[in-house]
Amino acid sequence: MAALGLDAPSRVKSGDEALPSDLCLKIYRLMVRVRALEERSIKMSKSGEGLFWVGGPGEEAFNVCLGLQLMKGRGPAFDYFHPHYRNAGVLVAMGMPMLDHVRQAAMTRTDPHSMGRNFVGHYSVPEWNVMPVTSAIEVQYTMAPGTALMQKRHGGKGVSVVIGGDAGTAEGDFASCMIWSTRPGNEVPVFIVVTNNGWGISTPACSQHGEKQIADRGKAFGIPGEVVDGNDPIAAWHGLERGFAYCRQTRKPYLLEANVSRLYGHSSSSGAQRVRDEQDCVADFERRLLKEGVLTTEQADKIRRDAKDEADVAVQQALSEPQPKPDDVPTHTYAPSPVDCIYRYDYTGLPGRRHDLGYEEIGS
Ligand SMILES: Cc1ncc(C[n+]2csc(CCOP(=O)(O)OP(=O)(O)O)c2C)c(N)n1
Ligand SMILES: [Mg+2]
Repeated sequence: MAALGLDAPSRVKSGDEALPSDLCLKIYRLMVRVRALEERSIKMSKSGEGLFWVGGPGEEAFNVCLGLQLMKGRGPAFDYFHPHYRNAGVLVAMGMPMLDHVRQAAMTRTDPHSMGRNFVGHYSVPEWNVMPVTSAIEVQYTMAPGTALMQKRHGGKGVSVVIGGDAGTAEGDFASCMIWSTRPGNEVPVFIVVTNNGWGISTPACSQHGEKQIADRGKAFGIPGEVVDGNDPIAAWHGLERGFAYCRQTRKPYLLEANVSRLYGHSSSSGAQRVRDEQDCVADFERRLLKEGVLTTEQADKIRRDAKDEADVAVQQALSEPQPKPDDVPTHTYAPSPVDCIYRYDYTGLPGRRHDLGYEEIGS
């Protein structure tokens, strides 16, 4: 890990806000690792090493800061995270090894998120309260008030963070989230985040949104919020810190909108070509840290090289691992319950499949 030079300033400023230089270096290194992971994953989708790519190049600054501030753990005392499909930066900052991301991209049976049966970036980590990503957009917004209600009843400081894109906020689920989070007397600690990249696949936001800021929609529900520059990790860090503090203390919702870039288009299905006319948070932050004397060119080169090597090694490892078998298709797709009278001994719910899968029987 790059160390701070003796002459380096102790803080890096952005407008009226600042962060300690060692934290900036930590954020920068994570951002570089996430970018390398995403770019290698795009290459996987183009070379046949993977099936598909969707992810968050252009969101590293915001997502890394979010991942570092989540209270990580299992159960209601910790934060719940209801992710979008562009959150590699959050998971890498939480400590997910690159290997677990590329296992999903390579669809291996060893993929801990989905056993190789879901798209890349569709994480699920029960030990960290990371809820499964669903490709149907916005459904996470109706789930978050549920975990938040449980957290409010449990007591403590845990909150439910939900994140999604700008176009998705047109879905009723977004309104449901605001309604369910603000029932008088039953408000719940949902940290509602929207990453606004100005696009919904190929539809520009300017052709869809009459309102000036998505965060303003919270006003009708009494939900405070703000818009931050998601390309600036210092601004993002402080916006996130204010949102977390509000939800943890008041046990009520907060709405944070982050303006971000989309540097490789929507997904591999739209070609995943690099766009040149959008701000690049990794390059910008690197320039700023070099200018401030927090980082040297040699250090930056090494951080970038190491990140690429790490991604390459992870891909080589994943490609040597087995793929799921046909019998794996229904595994863990149905949660057993003692009150379930329909599929009592058959957790898959599929005709002709009984105890032969080796599941534990219930209530017998
Ligand atoms: C319910 C539903 N409707 C439509 C789609 C198709 N779809 C996938 S991504 C997407 C655009 C989402 O845009 P946004 O919410 O801004 O997120 P972004 O991809 O820009 O991060 C759409 C319409 C879907 N997956 N789910
Ligand atoms: Mg969008």
